[in-house]
Amino acid sequence: MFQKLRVAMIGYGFMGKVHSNAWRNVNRFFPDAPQIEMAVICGRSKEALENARVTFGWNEAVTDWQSAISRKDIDIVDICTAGDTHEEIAIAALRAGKHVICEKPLANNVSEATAMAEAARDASKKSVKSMVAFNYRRVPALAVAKQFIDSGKLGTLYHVRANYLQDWIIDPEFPLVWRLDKKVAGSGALGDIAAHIIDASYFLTSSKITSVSGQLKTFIKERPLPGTYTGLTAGASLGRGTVTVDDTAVFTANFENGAIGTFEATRFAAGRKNAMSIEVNGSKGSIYFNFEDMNELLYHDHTDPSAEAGFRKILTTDGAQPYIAAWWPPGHIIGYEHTFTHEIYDFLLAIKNGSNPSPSFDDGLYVQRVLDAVAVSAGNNSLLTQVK
Ligand code: SOE
Repeated sequence: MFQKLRVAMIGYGFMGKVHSNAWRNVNRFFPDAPQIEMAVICGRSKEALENARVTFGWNEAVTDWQSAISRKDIDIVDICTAGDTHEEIAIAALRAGKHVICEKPLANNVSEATAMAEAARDASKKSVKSMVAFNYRRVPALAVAKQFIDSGKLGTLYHVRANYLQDWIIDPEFPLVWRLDKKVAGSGALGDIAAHIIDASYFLTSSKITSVSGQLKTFIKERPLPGTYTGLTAGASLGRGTVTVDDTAVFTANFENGAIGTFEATRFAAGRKNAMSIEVNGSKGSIYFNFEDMNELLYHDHTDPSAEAGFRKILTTDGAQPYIAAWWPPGHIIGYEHTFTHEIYDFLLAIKNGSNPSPSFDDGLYVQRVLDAVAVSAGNNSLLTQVK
């Protein structure tokens, strides 16, 4: 019987909420995972933290994460904070011998990500595991798409076409929240959502981006400071600040396998709420996935007779497909939250089996290097820039 693993989660915003749901459910739906205990939730504001502890189902709440990661009865640290705290927390936790799962992007810049990846490699020599929470890898449809590509169904890969489209900050009076502050978030749409499609392109094709040509755009240059946004009419807010991150990132990419890619990540695509989509075209076929239809994979087999050829919709809810057997019978679709249970299940299995979780901190460092290359290119008139 593998010993129970006790978890400390740091952060209680959107990611803390969805990770808590995953920690609550993982043992109920994946009985071969090690038993876990939701021991400690960590955050800064005592009152809000206590509400989160009760609502999310954690045993204890502490306002200093350092005390949590130094405890001998804590085995896992789950980092659900903004990117400006990932390096300090992850390195301290790894050095304390704790297994670490860290939300994406790994860090706010290459320097921080490099230090984290180095600490993870050192810790792995003592069987301490680490993982970056790129949850879309755990969408069954994308896992099926990877199986198709790995098995050669698409043949030689030519194109990756990936978008991540949202529209939550089109209102110029939407306040200057932390995701719009470079000091806290590191970048805007680039690091927050382009990171996902960069990682997804690597997950699907097993090929890394080697060079990029990009543009970053900030449409709204200043916004009301948080707390002053009471639906006031434009210009009437009590304080305004400068937006220091991109609203939109677009770039082309060259892959080491010879494929070429086009990527778009924006928070200004009116009507698109969380439309993460990716298409891969190869010599023998194509796949297309759109997260807003996350239980479906479109597949075109180019070897079909042309009179019968075309994209067909595969409903990825069959028990033989990744993760599905743990949930419902075919056709009873799953959602965003299930992908986090899947990733935490895989993380726990890796700890139990002594294998290395994926994506690793080195994979997170690769994504950070692509993000950095896009920013450098965008600052140099979209000059083609090597990923290094
Ligand atoms: C905001 O863009 C956000 O919450 C991202 O930070 C998440 O990674 C994504 O899954 C949903 O949108």
